[in-house]
Amino acid sequence: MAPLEGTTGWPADLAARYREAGYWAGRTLGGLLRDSARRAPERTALVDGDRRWDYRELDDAADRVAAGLRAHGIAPGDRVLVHLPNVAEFAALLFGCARAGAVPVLALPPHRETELVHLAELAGAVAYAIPAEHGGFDHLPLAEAVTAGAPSVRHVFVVGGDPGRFTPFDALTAAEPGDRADDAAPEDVAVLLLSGGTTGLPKLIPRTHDDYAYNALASAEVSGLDAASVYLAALPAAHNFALACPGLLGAFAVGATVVLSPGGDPETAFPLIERERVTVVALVPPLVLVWLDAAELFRPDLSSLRLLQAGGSRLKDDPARRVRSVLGCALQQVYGMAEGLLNFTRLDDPDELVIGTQGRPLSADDEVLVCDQDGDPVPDGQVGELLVRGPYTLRGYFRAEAHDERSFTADGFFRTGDLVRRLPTGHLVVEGRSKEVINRGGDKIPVEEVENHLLSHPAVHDVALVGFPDEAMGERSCAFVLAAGEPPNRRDLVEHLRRLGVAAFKLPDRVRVLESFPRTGLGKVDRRALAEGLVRP
Ligand code: OOB
Repeated sequence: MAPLEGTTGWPADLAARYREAGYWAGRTLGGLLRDSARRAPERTALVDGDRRWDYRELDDAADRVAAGLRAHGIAPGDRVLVHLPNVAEFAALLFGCARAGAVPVLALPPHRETELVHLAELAGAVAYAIPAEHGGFDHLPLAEAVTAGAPSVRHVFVVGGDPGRFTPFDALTAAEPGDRADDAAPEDVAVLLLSGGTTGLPKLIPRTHDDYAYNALASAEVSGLDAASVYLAALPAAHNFALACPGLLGAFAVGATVVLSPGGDPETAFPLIERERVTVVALVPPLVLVWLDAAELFRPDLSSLRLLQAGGSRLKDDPARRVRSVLGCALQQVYGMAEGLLNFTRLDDPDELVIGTQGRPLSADDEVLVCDQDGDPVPDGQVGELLVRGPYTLRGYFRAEAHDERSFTADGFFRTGDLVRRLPTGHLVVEGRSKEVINRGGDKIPVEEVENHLLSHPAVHDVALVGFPDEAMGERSCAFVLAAGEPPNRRDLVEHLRRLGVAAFKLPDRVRVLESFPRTGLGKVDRRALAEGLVRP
């Protein structure tokens, strides 16, 4: 198949090197599942509530969904917007798309109309998958708004409940699997992930079968995942961390069992760990804190747990230290990004590295540079911006040429926007960020996007959204507002954002009305001064 229009691939010499070194093994995601199903068809692949699918069933569901997609006119290269929680159908659709050569666009559960319309339009999605209801939220009116806003969407597939005027997801799985073909080639784009790290609305990150299969398999190895493992998906499966680091894909690739949790809270997750004898779980730092406190209080049986992966935002030393004694398992810090590069502390690293660093690159061919503002490398131990190039790091966003100019160096290094310090061991410590994103406990708030939404409120003359430190979440957001007339309060602004259909994690935690902004010497809004004003009592 021709490369997906709007994507930039690796230059031929690097691609050849990645193939030769075995990173790109010529596998497709559909092929990984097929191999596991052939090896152990009766092993449990996934658990979703009362439903248990063995590998034969998951493999069969994937073939049926692929046939169903084809029957609905969805062709190789077509984009499918996926807005599903952690349910079995998510896995069936992911692999169904992979086998049909269709490209899932993985929206996150909190996303609402604004984000979904943007994603559907940017991707040119022809189909869209939703739950009828999730967490008390009725998705059908949202689907009406999304289909009205993004006319390219021809089909809406609804999981569970009453599909209304749309198509039940079961219409896909009811299809005869046909010849069980795999229409994807290893170099094709397998998924479009969402960037949490850019300004403006989310950008789309093309990940190929070759690169994402490597991402999942190498992550499985570095976290010690094997066929006897039981992986709890406590974070949204649509997020790279729970999907492929090693996540669902890594687990399915090695023949492990995936337990799908509807949420990451201890009330939901602890009983699943006990019942299913879970061995591995990935969490964001705010959840690590909640788990530690809940485990001390309720003393659940977590004896099966071998490894807790923590990532998405910076984990503080104190909770990191408590993991072993309170949860009885090892800790692995994971510092990654949907754009590619993953860093892991290793299972045999000494405690001081596991507790005090965010790990080192996954691949020997991850080329990382830590640079000053002029783009010159700084010595180990000094803070600089992390740049990276490698076998699973993107070379360009999907349909975003102007943005790519700024995000990549001339020789293809991706500017992560993260400020890091590298130790002589190669381990990285994340010290901050140069990009304008607020990391609210792993949820990434694109500052410019939210500011633009706030500017559309009639009482807002100008606004600066600023992160401030928070014990539990790492950071929260405060909107500093210059009023146009009667000053707005937080409720006015939150209601405005809700009406626009913005994900709840982007709502400002605080609102402050000012007469004017402090400015830097260059006349830009001095965000640091604003943030400092918030932490001072
Ligand atoms: C993960 O991916 P994204 O794409 O949602 O966000 C990436 C950004 C990074 O650039 C960095 O700013 C921050 O999230 N981040 C961390 C971190 N892990 C991610 N900051 C400090 N410490 C960490 N451990 O968040 C993600 C993707 C794959 C695996 C894990 C996390």
